[in-house]
Amino acid sequence: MPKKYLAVLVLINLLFIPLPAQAHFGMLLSDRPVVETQDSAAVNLTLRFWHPRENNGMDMEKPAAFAVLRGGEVRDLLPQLRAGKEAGRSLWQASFTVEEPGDHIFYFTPRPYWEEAENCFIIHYSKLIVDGFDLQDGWDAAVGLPMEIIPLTRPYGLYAGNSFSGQVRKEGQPLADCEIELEFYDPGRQKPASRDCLITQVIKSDQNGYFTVSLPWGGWWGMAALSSADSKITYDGRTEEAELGGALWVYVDELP
Ligand SMILES: [Cu+2]
Repeated sequence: MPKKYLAVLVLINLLFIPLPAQAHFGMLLSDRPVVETQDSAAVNLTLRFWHPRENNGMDMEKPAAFAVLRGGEVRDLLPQLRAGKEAGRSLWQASFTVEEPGDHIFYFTPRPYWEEAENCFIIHYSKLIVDGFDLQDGWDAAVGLPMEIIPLTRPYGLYAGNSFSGQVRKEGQPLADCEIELEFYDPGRQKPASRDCLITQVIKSDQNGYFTVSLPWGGWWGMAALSSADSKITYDGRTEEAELGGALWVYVDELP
């Protein structure tokens, strides 16, 4: 076969090889996984819309909501958000000083993100639970997000190798047969995946929305329960389907 036809065939092949779909994650991380003392009670929170394992991401618009739930009370943190950049991408940051004991459930509702490649919007509600002064109370409270993972395992004080269980709820109801993606946040690209299928692990919830994952090594791990919006949404002049995600981030400590 003439070389130029071969080249064309190779090119056509390349065009049709499906690229592995990168998993999108709403990310909500703190520079302190728990607050233990008054002198170290300031936490710096970063909100991203990202591909955590590969450490690259999307531009994130200012979220529609950002708040903290503690002891049944919600505090609006939207006014505290500052725009930031990382690797040329927009993200959001806030500082918060923990003054009261108990679990602080930080969460955000992003604006719909238009994903051209999937021809749909993506909305990943994201959650992080930071304990204050070792009271360890309130981590299992539901925020009431449209998609949410309720922890069954305390979401901090975890060792590498621990299992973690949760329940997926959609509009407050347990969601059966729901796909949950699990991914490690690897900002230094210290743990490259040797196969594409190792970048994101996939678990399904049972009939009552329960699932269990293992957290094999230390660092930040995110899990995101995925579903689709029951009807199309309209945003920025477009009316399309939307993927809904409920993300939860946990910090895992290395074995002693
Ligand atoms: Cu993306």
